[in-house]
Amino acid sequence: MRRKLAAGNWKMNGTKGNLAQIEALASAFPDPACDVLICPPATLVAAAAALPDRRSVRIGGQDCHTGVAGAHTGDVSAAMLADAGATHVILGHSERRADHGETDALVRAKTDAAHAAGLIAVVCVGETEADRDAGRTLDVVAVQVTGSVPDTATAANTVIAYEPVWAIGTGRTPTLEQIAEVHDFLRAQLVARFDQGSDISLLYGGSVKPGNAAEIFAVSNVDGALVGGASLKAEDFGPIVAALS
Ligand code: G2H
Repeated sequence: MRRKLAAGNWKMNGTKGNLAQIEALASAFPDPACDVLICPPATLVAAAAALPDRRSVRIGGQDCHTGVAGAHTGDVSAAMLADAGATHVILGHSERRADHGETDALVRAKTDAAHAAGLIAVVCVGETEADRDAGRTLDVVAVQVTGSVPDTATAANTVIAYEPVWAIGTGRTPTLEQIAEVHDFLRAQLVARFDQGSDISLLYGGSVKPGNAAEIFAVSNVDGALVGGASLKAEDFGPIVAALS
């Protein structure tokens, strides 16, 4: 049985005042029928995890280093995120692949580090608009999953998020048929490679909103969402959690 996950990615947004949104979300869903995760910026992970009324809302990081500790100015390790109370970490988001030149091999090493620290890795893949226009979508995501996800991935330590780059923060989304095509393809890839491939959760990400969440969640092999802009406020993220529950 695959776990359903509503994951919020706050990206580089939020200061202490925004933590009240997590408690508002928690009080709106005291017993959610899906896993609920908020990934605030690294500066807020410890405070978010320590919120007195966080209830079942899980807290995650947005990136980690491949190492445990050392001379890596500005970086945060998976072990540090776990120590701060995180249970998950987003890895290989297209913004990190674009802004920081992250390769599949680096994402794979970070995923190994996350697993070693006991974190669930939310590994992101997705094609650019040029890739889609050229008919390369399935080839691109296959290469990314093969390269970014280690052989040791299980349903307990890994979630895959399909995020078409051209749908991120743009208000544009693929058609439901396009989402189904990629998710069905990714499911087949996971089943072929991993013992638990049928149980690894597959999220869709890219301009998920309260108004489109339910129809996206009804697509085959969509087990939840990785949500950016609409995760910042409980009034927006709440209906998305409700649509998955
Ligand atoms: C895709 C998504 C969150 P948004 O990056 O991972 O962001 O929902 O704002 O498109």
